[in-house]
Amino acid sequence: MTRDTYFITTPIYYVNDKPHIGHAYTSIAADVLARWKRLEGKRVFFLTGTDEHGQKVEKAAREAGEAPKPFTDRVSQAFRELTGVIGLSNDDFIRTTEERHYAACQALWRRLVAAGDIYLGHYEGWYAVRDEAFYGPDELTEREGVKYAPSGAPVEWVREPSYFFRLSRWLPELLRRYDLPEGDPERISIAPETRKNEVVAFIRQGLKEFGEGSPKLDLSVSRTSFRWGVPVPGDPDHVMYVWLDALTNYITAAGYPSDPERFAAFWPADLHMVGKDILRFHAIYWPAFLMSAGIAPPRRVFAHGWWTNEGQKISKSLGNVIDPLDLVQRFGLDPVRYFLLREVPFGQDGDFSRKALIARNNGELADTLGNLANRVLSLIQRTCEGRLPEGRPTEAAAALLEPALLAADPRARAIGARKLEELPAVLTAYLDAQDFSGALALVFALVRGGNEYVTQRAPWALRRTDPAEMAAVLRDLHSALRCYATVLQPFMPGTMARLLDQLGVPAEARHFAALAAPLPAGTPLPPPSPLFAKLEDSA
Ligand code: ME8
Repeated sequence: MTRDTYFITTPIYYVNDKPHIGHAYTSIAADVLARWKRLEGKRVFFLTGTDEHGQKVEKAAREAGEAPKPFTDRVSQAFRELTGVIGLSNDDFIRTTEERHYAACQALWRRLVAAGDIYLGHYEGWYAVRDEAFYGPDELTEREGVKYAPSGAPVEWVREPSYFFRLSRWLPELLRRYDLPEGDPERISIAPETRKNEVVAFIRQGLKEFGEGSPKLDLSVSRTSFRWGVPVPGDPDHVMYVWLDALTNYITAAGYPSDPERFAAFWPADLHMVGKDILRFHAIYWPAFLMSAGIAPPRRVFAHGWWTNEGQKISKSLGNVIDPLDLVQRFGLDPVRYFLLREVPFGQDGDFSRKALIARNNGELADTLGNLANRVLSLIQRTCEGRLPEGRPTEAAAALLEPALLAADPRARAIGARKLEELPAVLTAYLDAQDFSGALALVFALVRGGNEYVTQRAPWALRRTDPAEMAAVLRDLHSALRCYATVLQPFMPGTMARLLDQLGVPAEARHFAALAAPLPAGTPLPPPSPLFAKLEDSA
């Protein structure tokens, strides 16, 4: 069953500090998918925002000498501005300190109570404020008298009254849903496979250690030792555990509980895009809360990897945090967006290196795509009086596509794609698997094919011997470029808009279905100008 809506989310970011490359990475990946689905013709809801409660944020406010509310207003604004800097097309920006979100959290809490899944007890154990997470004693290591969580965050001993959520009750059901076949409406799909295996192993280990239904597997979901959170309905001594509050943002923004019609159209979310460090919250706790409340769990959660900086772990103490604003100012937005999604297979860890970014920009964007566009468009300017030449039936466009696609590409073979116009369908298969680098590798293989085709057919030479053939060759190359530009829009929206302008493609003909309708011969094309600048390493 396919819906005409598509709901995609980024994590909501902690406002304890300013935005860094990790935030930009998750958000750009989600943005590419949101833009892709819009070009497919879906009604998209793309959500991002900020996570503003909890001890970690309260502590950051205290250290800044501010009250939590003005502090979060200020830092949240920096994340809102980041959306502009990195070109996000988000439809909403949620803050967990908003009224609508309190209403959703409290409504959800009441449903958990009604389901019999909330009980009052005492929490005693280890808590890492930095991760806002509880840890078992076996997970910790000790150095110089301080205990640390596997994430490297120090933990502290906490003992306080707490409400618990009967997570234990939902674990077998989670395992069942992860394993349902693709296409089953109840399936919760977790990717990549290796991450899914970790989640499954974690649940199985818990079940083995404590036994099915053991309260040891339940989750503490309220705190009394600080106030910066959503009050628990009926017991204002407690505020909700920040992860219960934070995860709820996804349904708040979809219209829960105030707009049931909208909620029915967009929920369950098609994809929660997250980093590998927060998969457990999204793949275990969140679907369990939802199932307990009688709400469908998300369809899919994808956990991406982490970036290092020139080979080093990124950390504040090493002073090597990468500021996305700096990157964009130095290299330009589209080269940065392209690099982040091209360099590393999505899901794996990767190393950010200036040299690698410059090599991708110069070798692929400027010398391959920019060069093809410039060669073809300049020839059309010079030899066809700046007007789109008449096409005639040649096999040229197919020849541009077929060798790379059909011979080498498994996803193209799987759907039997043969023509250039089918490229969006092939790439949709990549993007539905969140394989951004695979999609880009395929497009750039084709662009290289386009350059080879120009060299082989030498249209400048045909001008004298066979002008009609020259026109047909240029027309085919124009169609190929239009197709490449169309599918690259989600990755590099600004530059591809310029290329489509230069190709004479009107704004309303830039979605995928429009590729089936060729532009009329004689369409005037503006004089071309270079799309990408070559970058130099000026350290
Ligand atoms: O986790 N490389 O917020 P956050 C790649 N508020 N990604 C990185 C990274 C790196 N070096 N460092 C961090 C939270 N990230 C919660 C989410 S959702 C209901 C609540 C990613 O501000 C990290 O994996 O710590 C995560 O996806 C996001 O940036 C960090 O978000």
